[in-house]
Amino acid sequence: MTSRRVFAAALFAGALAALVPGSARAQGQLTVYCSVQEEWCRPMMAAFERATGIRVAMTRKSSGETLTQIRAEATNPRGDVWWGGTGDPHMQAAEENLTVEYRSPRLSELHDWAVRQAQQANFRTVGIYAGALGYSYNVPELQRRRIEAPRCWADLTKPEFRGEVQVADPNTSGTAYTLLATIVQLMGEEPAFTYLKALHRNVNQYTRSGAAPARAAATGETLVGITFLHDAVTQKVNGAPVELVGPCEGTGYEIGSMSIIRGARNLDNAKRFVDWALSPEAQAIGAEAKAYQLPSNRNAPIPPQAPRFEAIKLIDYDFARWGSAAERNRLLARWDREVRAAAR
Ligand code: S7P
Repeated sequence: MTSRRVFAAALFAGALAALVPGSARAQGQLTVYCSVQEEWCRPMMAAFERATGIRVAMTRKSSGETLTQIRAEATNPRGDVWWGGTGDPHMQAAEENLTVEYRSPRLSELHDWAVRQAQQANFRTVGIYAGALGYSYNVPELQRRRIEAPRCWADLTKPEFRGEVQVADPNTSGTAYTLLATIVQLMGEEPAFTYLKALHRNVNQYTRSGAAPARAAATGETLVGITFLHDAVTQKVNGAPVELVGPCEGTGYEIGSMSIIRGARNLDNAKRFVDWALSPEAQAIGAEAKAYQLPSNRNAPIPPQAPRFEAIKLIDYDFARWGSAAERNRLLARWDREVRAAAR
């Protein structure tokens, strides 16, 4: 190419770049580990790409699995941001020094519960949504078997629910760990393990993913699925014949969280993602993807379908304690030993 042609080509490229809005130009990349449902992960990443021009590589895994992966990669981190999933493993990641402190300018826009989550982890994580734990049951199947509708945790251990309850494995699933920690806080540890062993007799399958039992209850593959209530709402909105239960004894809840991974290769982009993900616009994407958690930004719209905390009997969940490495590891090991390994 002659120097005049090179100059003309450069001029053309410059003019073209000037026409493309800054946000849409390539601005580097970001690797996100996503722990909500795939249906929400995908539009969220696409919206961030559109807003910033940053290209996102996303992988979806359950909360406990993501913590295990980040720990395994600690000497050679591959991810930049861990977005979504229950708060306890994010708290544990913070304690294990796997994530870094970041104080987003948007912190002042968040509900107290989201900021408290950040404070308790020395700002190595932050709350992005909240949701209560409960269960759903398949109405026609229940009626066909002439079983009385369950209302409490205690009902799920009755003989008529033998082989009819589904819940995830707390080692892989943040949802199922929330159940374990909830029952311990609600009943005290010894009665809680007695309860979990009785429940075990009625469990047909421990799934890897926390939301899977809501899908199984929706199709009638299981009579009852223990999940976050918002995951059961998604099924109901899709037309499934399910009823939701906020158990009569009281129940726990999650503060879904987000953290920047220590050693992130794209740290500036990770911070941009955090700031954007805390905005009302980004948090509105959840409901569009039929994810009905309560958003952490006070100005984000609350989906009308979201189970409201005022209507549910909630325990005062101690996130600092049950998200600590010592308690989480201890409870999981005890569950493996005494519940999972027990005969049915
Ligand atoms: O579906 C959304 C959601 O329930 O999934 C997250 C959950 O931790 C991921 O599933 P696992 O239980 O398999 O870890 C929750 O944070 C979120 O509300």
